Amino acid sequence: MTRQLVTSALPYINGIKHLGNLVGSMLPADVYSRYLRLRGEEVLFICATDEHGTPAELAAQEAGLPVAEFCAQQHDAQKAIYDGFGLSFDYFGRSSSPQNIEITQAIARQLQANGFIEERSIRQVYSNADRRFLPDRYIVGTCPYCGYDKARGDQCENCTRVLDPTDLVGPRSAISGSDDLEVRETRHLFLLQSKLAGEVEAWVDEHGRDWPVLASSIARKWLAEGLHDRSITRDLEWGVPVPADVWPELAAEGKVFYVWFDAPIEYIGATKEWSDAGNGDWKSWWYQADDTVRYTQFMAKDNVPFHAVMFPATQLGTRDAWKKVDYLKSFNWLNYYGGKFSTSQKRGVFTDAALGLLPADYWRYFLMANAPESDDTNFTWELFTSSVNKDLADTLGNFVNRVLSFSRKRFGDEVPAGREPGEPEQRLGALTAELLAEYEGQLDALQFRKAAQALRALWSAGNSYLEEKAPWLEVKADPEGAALTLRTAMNLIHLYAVVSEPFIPASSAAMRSAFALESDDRSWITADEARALALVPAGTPFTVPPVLFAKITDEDLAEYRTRFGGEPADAV
Ligand code: B3M
Ligand code: ZN
Repeated sequence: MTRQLVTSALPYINGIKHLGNLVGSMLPADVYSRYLRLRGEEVLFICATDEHGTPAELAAQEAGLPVAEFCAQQHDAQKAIYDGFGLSFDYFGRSSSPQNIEITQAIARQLQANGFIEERSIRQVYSNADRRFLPDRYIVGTCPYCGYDKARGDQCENCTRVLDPTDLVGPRSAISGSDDLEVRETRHLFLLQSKLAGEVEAWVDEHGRDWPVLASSIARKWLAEGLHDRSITRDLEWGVPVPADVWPELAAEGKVFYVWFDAPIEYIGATKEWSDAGNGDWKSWWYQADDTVRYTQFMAKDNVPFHAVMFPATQLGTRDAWKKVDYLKSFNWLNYYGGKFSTSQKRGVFTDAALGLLPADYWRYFLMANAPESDDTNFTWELFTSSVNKDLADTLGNFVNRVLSFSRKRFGDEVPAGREPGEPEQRLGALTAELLAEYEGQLDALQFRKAAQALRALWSAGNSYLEEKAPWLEVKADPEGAALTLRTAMNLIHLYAVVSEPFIPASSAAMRSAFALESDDRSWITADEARALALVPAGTPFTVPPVLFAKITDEDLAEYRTRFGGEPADAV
């Protein structure tokens, strides 16, 4: 049996995430983890908040809180939201945990011992007013090429030219606006990625072969541009301290590791947090893990270089048996009315607001059915409304409600027996098996949109069967036939409850609990299982659950548009 390690890119701590963040990493990772669990696999699903770095320090400063306190609060706030979305992490850790500090430092020591770290002096801009070194993007000024006066030290957003902070005319701090800047000499640790380039390339050749094109092409492009040595420390207050036993002087100067050095290591760190909380053995998943562990990562495309190239380089450089990613699933962008979701401009729908509006399953289903897999996709309130109303309310919810209420009205509170299945039931069984096989295949291939299509087709098959048999007419002339139809339809509801669970877990639980089944077996119903439509026997007591999905009305739609600003991007 395979043991499945699943990680989602770690949401950054500086604020509540939007729906685009959710669909690009945590949500598909959850759908996949839930699917694997239903298939009976041993799954470890890990995530955490990514807490270090300049943006965290600045967000804390803005909130008027010490950074440790700010991060603790934000961690809890994000965690509560992910619970609300039904994200079934086995552990949701923090990159500032003692475990991550310990493992990050240990990995740095190994890299040093193997000759892959070097100390170098660099010249960096220091802001006297802010009393800190400024990362390139926190220095602004006038672009020497196009004259744009808000160019950043790393790039001009207007003419897209890549800049060096010293290129800027009239440079000033983006934090305080002060122009009291000076260039200071400061020492940093560099990871000698150039020495590892050949190995990383060979590793990507071998392992990246099966990744989706999006991920493997980004990895190759990055490698083709050359793997350069990279500074892995920063002059910040908040971060994983450089260990004093190896670098006493840098430690005394208060250097910490760069956030992108310790963030991926937190996948391991969070597993140890899970372990230390009294769960399984973290090492069996990460360290000298045997061939039975399959490791799948989920992330948006901008994170691919760090996961496909840089983190493997770090792992390879330790010359130690760290588990490396087997399959890297990456996503394009979800746009909001054709433009970007933007945290800084508060454009789009944020996860806290979404949950305040409608139940998690509505979002989960819409987002996964429109996941930006092969291309960017678009969120609009119109699309969302029609998807919820048609697929969830009309196709699934209405089927469930109609079948159960009609059966109760005509045959009482137990699943009726009726006669033996006939030709329509055989046809339904064959179609169901076909669609289930399709659904399984797409989930195995991590093709979420296609999986959602197959799921929707399964729901539709029930509606077609019901229309064909029309039990509300059948019941008059042939009650036994109507009872068979309803029993079959109720078995479909049970099947839907099981197989829809990865996408809409709360609604699945509601469907499932309609039946008082003797066994609580929640295992997956496979396509080749002839019993798929016979798991709910005649005589099973049932109840009619409250309406599963309420329709979004025209008034709701208008209100959402006004409240969230549903305007094409270029009109904003
Ligand atoms: N925190 C994603 C981001 O903020 C970043 C992912 C880290 S995964 C190790 O864009
Ligand atoms: Zn410019």
